[in-house]
Amino acid sequence: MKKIVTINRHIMEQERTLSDKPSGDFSNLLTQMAFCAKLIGRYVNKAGLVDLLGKTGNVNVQGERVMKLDDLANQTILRAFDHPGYIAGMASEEEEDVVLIPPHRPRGKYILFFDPLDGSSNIDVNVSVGTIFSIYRKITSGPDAKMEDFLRRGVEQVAAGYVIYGSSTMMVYTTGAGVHGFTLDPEIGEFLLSHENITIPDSCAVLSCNETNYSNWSDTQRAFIDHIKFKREDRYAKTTGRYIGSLVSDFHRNMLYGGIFLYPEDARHPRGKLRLLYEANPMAMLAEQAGGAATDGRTRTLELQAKEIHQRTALVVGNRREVELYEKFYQGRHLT
Ligand code: AHM
Ligand code: MG
Repeated sequence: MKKIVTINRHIMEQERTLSDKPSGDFSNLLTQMAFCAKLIGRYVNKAGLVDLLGKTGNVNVQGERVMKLDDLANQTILRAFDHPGYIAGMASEEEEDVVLIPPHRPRGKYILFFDPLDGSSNIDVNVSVGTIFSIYRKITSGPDAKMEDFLRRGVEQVAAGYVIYGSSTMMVYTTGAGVHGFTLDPEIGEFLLSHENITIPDSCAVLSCNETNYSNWSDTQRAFIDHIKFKREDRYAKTTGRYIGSLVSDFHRNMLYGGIFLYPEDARHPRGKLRLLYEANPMAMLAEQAGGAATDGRTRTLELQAKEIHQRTALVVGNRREVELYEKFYQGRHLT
């Protein structure tokens, strides 16, 4: 019989491989994220109903104010982490400034970044969305988190992952020892190990990008896309185009099938669209842990030094061969 592994057990076993004397905080932090995933997943599943009930003056039948789903997801994570003492501070896509744990609350040795509901423009049409998270160890001394604790390079991440609210809810995470996926069994309310040691097939089965940006790309970016579509050497290998417009869903599919996701800089997004600290870095860590790669065209994503918490970056992520090929095109090396 196949062994059943809950996410809590898996997280604890992973922490034991990282440290001889684990404090439990790291495990608790990830377990708390899995708990948030269940709560947010419940709201996402009811999204249409909440909207319906909230139409008159944004008050539902219980007299509660109806929040936008991304605010609700944001509040869920903020509230889940502001008191248990695992972190010293957090930064969210929905918060302009960093959120520090105040001195009257217990403070821990980790820093949490998250995008509470990525791709939320897809919510109204019932398309999959996700939560992305990234964890760093605090590096400054004393209990207060300082800006230096937030402005980091992705190589310093100690864990990263995402939750996808799709036909089922899945949480996928890495602590630097492979990438593991868990599917929520709604009947028992537990995430169970369903995808152990995910590796990205090193072939470009899927090309994912918003091709309406084609005219805004540079010649070299266009040349790369044309190459994938029309001029591949292994022209009998089948590449198909798929783009949801929800990073978590696009990344998840490409990680399982093999392929490349691109949101490079363009005339409208001169620095790229996606955010380095809570979108690109976690995906880059997952991609590398699964045997893939991530770049902005010049630099490995995980080497980029953050200078502000909402910094944007170009992101090209997926199977290693095509990411490296993109770098060659971008740097004008593909002809040499
Ligand atoms: P969001 O954080 O405001 O939801 O925006 C990020 C999303 C990503 O999920 C997705 O990859 C990208 O924006 C899609 O952008 P576009 O609509 O320009 O193709
Ligand atoms: Mg986002």
